[in-house]
Amino acid sequence: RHFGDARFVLNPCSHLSPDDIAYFRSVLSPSSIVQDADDLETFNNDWLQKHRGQSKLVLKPSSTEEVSKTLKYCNDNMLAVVPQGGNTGLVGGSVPVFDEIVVSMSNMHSIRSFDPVSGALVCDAGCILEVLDKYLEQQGYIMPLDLGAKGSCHIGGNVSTNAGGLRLLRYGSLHGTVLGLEVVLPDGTILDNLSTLRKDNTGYDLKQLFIGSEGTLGIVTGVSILSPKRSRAVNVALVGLNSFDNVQAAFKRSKDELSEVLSAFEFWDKAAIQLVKDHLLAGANDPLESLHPFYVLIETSGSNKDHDDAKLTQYLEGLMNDDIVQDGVIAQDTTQIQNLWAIREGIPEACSKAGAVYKYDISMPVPVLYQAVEDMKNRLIQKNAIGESKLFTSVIGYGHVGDGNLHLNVAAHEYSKEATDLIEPYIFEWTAKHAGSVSAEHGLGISKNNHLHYSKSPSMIQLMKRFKQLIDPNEIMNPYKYLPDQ
Ligand code: FAD
Ligand code: 2HG
Ligand code: ZN
Repeated sequence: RHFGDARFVLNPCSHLSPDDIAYFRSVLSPSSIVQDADDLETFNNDWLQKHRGQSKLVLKPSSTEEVSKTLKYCNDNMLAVVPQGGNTGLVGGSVPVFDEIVVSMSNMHSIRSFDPVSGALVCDAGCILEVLDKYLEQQGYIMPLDLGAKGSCHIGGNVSTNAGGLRLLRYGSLHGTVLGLEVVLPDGTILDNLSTLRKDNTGYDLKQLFIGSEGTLGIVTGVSILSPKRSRAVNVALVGLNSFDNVQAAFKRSKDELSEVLSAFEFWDKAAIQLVKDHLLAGANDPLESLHPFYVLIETSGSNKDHDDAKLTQYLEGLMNDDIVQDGVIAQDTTQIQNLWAIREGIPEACSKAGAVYKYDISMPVPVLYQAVEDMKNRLIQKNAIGESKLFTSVIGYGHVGDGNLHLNVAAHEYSKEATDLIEPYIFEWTAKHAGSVSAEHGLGISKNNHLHYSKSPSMIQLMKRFKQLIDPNEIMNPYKYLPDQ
């Protein structure tokens, strides 16, 4: 149950009966049916340990046909279903609200085909992102997306949340890189659109509807995705800066001076590095000599190391000479590259170790990006709510500068209504006032569904509801989430 929220009406769907279990036993192998209370725990709790369901049944189909039979039965018998990938989602979308059946995709993890000429990879939805990336590395290719949760998240979960991540700046969103999908609709229909074509203007592009639909329209069982060639030369630099104005100046220059080799531009603030140092880096050497108000990780990827080295060195020297950055390091080998990335990728985990963390994943024009953090901090200071023995312990800002995407994390001792009311709806109103989106890349789930109106007009929400009604008329797919309650 989502913390402190009494708004849910009783589940209109049915509850499990022995006949239901008997049916699932007839279509799935015994090891694909989880009913043991201890084993159910991980499927009922989300990554943040904030949302907790009470599912009594997890099904792990091994093929598209098994998914189809499972969904058709659930639809015919009004049994609610929560599709689950790696359960790393950050908006409570991947766990049940009540006792919905969890359909875990973890048994569908085969690579179906790879075309070394085009780079088109076709695989099961349950493949782990990092496993796919490792496979492609052998072929000289790379997954077009990367995120800190790569070791657990599934490509089907990535597609269903339209995950952005650390490489979006270079390779664009999944709306562009996904070539086709295989989806099972709630009535069991298998929608076979596993195209590997780059161009196909025949009719409505139905796959787009499922990218980012968070399991509310069906279950993605197969993904066809275009992988780019892996760059032969990769450089990573970390710099310390005094102000967010300087972060912007460095970003602007990186587009001019690093241009085609720029592949990532990530920033974080002092509060973020402090948490990483406290919780993850204890005892390890700091890459920079002293603490700075801001940090930027810059990655270049290209085909000619000498050329990229020269460009990056010249760019960094320019930033130092013009006092835009105060300190910096360039990784000298693959291990150092990984260590610098580990700092950035470790921030979500470090934040969650700080206690209860309220997450706001907002996009807006870059010039106002950090103002959201400052305004939130000032608000909590004014309300006398931050500091030792107060409700909140810190306000942290980091994210994908190149995508205009801020991760505002507000750490508290514990989740409480009092704490929530101090930051919401304030942060959503702030975002709407600055023409931003209340969910840049994490989706809506159960955390943001009722805040959709800050970013979408009534007519758009109405049309979304009509799609939902058309495809899932019995509302069995991931109920209570994504669309507003009313
Ligand atoms: P889950 O968490 O299992 O599910 C997420 C949603 O998708 C749920 O609504 C679920 O019902 C649905 N779903 C899952 N699989 C399917 C399927 N096969 N068919 C239909 N619906 C399905 N996100 C970013 O965008 N960028 C980041 O940089 C980023 N970094 C992260 C770092 C960390 C440490 C963590 C914990 C999360 C991060 N995320 C990031 C959040 C992101 O949404 C997820 O990590 C990832 O995309 C979800 O994949 P998953 O397989 O874990 O899906
Ligand atoms: C990231 O960019 C993820 O690291 C997670 O999107 C952000 O936890 C967060 O707030
Ligand atoms: Zn992110």
